[in-house]
Amino acid sequence: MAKRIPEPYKIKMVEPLRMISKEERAKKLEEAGYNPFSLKAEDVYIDLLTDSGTGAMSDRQWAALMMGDESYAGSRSFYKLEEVVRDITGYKFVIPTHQGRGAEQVIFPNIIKKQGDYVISNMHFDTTKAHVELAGGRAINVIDEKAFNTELYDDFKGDFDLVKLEETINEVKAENIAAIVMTVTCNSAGGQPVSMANMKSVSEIAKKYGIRVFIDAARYAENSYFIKEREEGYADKSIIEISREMYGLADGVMMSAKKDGLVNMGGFIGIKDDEDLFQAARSYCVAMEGFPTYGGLSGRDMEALAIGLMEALEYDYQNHRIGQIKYLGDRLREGGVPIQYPTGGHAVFVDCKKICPHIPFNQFPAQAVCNAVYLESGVRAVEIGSFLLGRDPDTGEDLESPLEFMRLTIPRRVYTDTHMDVVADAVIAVHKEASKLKGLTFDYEPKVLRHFTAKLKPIE
Ligand code: P61
Repeated sequence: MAKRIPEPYKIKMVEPLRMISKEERAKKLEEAGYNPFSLKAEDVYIDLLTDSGTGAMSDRQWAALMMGDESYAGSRSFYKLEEVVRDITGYKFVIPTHQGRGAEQVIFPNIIKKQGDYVISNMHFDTTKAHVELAGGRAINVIDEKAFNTELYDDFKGDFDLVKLEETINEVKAENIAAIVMTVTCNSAGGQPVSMANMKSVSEIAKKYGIRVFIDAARYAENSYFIKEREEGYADKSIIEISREMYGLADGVMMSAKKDGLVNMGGFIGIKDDEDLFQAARSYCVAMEGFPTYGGLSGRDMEALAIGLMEALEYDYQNHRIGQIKYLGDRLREGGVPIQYPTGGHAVFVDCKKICPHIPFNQFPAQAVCNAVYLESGVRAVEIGSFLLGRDPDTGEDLESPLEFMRLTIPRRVYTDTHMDVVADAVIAVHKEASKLKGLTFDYEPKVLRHFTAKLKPIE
């Protein structure tokens, strides 16, 4: 039976939700071109589009906003943030950025030295891949195949395939590799964690070949919680101790603080000890993000982030957070809905290839399920599949994603387990009628990042 974990907080402020009628939802969805990204948020009842920047801050974070030092240079709030990031990572150099892709747009052009250099990851997130390519590089994923078998239980489905990693290094040659990026948790594979043992091996391989390692740390605290719960030898370590060990394996970090920083906007770069890279990134930051002691953030943002980073490392917080995702996943499994199993750290990923075998990949089965769930309940989910993946830039052909997911992404400290029940009931109802769902075709298709603004229509 799905189990509820009590919230380790009480509620001090509320934001009313609005539920429009089913007829209105049908009209809004049609107007949005059957693309939930184009819905107005006020027409959504429970918004599970993303966990990015959608969390609730604590009373301590709100209070800290009043302490922001808005000095252009040398802000006191920066030094507070720097101290916290140094404490968690052990890294010497810290640069704030406006969000995760801000860190990416500063780092990649400074480590990709020549056109066509490679970046290898377990699985690049889409903005990370975009910034690798914008800097002239090429992104390769070497995730372990176990990630693609959604029914198979494995503690660490985000792991690198170490054999494939070393084979790839030998094939493309170490001197043509700008970095290895460890994405924790692995968002695109279902918020699946990477084990410490796997990261240690990646780090050793990287050292052997003289390749730099970066951590894409958007959900690192969730990853560390999984290590504590599942990996031998870590049960008695705190989440921060595990995180420190992980950061010790890498040379730097790019962080979207909109996730495990528990803020609505923010990010940072951390560099262990490479002073040349730090100086280069700092100069670049001035042009792209802002002066290096604010990097696109207000002083008050940095105050709230310094506190949020520490709150995300609290055991009770993570135990409830991951427990809530598991609760939703277990309710869906009990209702017969196929999901990426076990559930990951920030979302439940519903396997829509299994739900809609009658809809081919280029008619976007997971998008059809997302639309049906919105119609049924006002819940907004997001497609992570072939619609998001787009076309091959060389041939113009639709690329086929190995997985067609509907992601039910859970904002931090925002929704209750009763909301999870509403979501589960809606998805179970849609699943029962899924054979009637229709595929989608384009009315309008933008050339890049099509999933944000495309207009679709059901194929009759
Ligand atoms: C998300 F529809 N993720 O999962 P930024 N690394 C990783 C991420 O998950 C990530 C970033 C870097 C989002 C937001 C999002 O097409 C989309 O702070 C592992 O968002 O710049 C972001 O961090 C980038 C949703 C991003 C999208 C792009 O929902």
